[in-house]
Amino acid sequence: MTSRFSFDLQATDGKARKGVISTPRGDIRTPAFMPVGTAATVKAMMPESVRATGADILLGNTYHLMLRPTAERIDRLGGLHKFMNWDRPILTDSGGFQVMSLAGLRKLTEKGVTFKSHIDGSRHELTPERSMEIQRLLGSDIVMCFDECPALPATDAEVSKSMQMSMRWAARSKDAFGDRPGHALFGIQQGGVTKDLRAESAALLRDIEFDGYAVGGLAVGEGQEAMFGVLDYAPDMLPEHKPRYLMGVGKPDDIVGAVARGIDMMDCVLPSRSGRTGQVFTRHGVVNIKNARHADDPRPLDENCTCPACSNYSRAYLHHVFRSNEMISGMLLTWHNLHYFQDLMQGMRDAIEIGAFDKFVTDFHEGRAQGDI
Ligand code: PRF
Ligand code: ZN
Repeated sequence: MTSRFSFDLQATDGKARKGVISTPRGDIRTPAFMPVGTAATVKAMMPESVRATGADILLGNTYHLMLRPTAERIDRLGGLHKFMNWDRPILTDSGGFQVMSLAGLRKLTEKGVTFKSHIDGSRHELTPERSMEIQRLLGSDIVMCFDECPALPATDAEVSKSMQMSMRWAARSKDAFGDRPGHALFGIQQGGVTKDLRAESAALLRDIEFDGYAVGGLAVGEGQEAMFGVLDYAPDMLPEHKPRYLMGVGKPDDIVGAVARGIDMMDCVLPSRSGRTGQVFTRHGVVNIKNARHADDPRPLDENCTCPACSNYSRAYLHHVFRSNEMISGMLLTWHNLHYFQDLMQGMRDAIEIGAFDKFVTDFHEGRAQGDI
């Protein structure tokens, strides 16, 4: 029997790659941007609207869902896809990263991590085995290994120690995941901004063998230049014919730079979170809708955008509903931002296909330099 999970690399242009990940729940066109649906919802969006922006896959979070409403409850209710009314692929993060950034009072050992819930202070434990169990109960299509992402800056010795443990956890994750046709398990490379550690991590993960490989431990405060420095070599250390996922990235120019360096998948809260704080992404750069200069502006946010916010509403209206704290503000701006991110991905896929990725990157940076938006 075939695994029903596969990656077809269709075209390359320099290091940029275009492909398709096939899963029983549908295809994922790469380079792919995954909107974040942390708590079984992409905030302010109906699932059919998320789909209408062009998303093929969502990201969900082990950490949040294990605390509320719990993985066992979601399982009893038929799994995460049914629960949230999204029948396409879902990738779930494994929890460790969120424990470190959100939970209170954490204790890290070889076995795993114990922590206090940020919701009610209750005590919980996550281990590679429990993370695999939770992601199975959720019905996740792409399961992430349980790892630790060290905060940067850290010494090489600290990053190495943490990476070694993450690699032992990766082996335990693979054992606990078992054989689940149609479901994929991705390893997560760590190693900070140190090339030798990245190479060691990649070699250990390749030995274990995963369905895809993530580059973890970046976008944690090191800055774009240092991140691109790592991305200049890290993707090349991973198998060519498996998807490569850069976790938690990023801004539009981070995304374009990551694809240029061989990344196939990304996720970030930026388009959805910014939609709720009035930050709007356009081909000419960022617009802040709360700015008073929009109050009388009859023009759309972006005259070239086909999303509902741009097709049917003026900047003046979007400014008004934002200032008035109306719920439609978050809905329309999130829709626009997600549409913009998916448009960006489609533009890159098209450009890679015809060997025009360099021109795409040049045009992208020129568009953003135009000012007066
Ligand atoms: N590991 C996991 N999730 C993550 C990260 C990581 O390193 C990052 C780093 N940017 C974001 N999300 N499991
Ligand atoms: Zn729009």
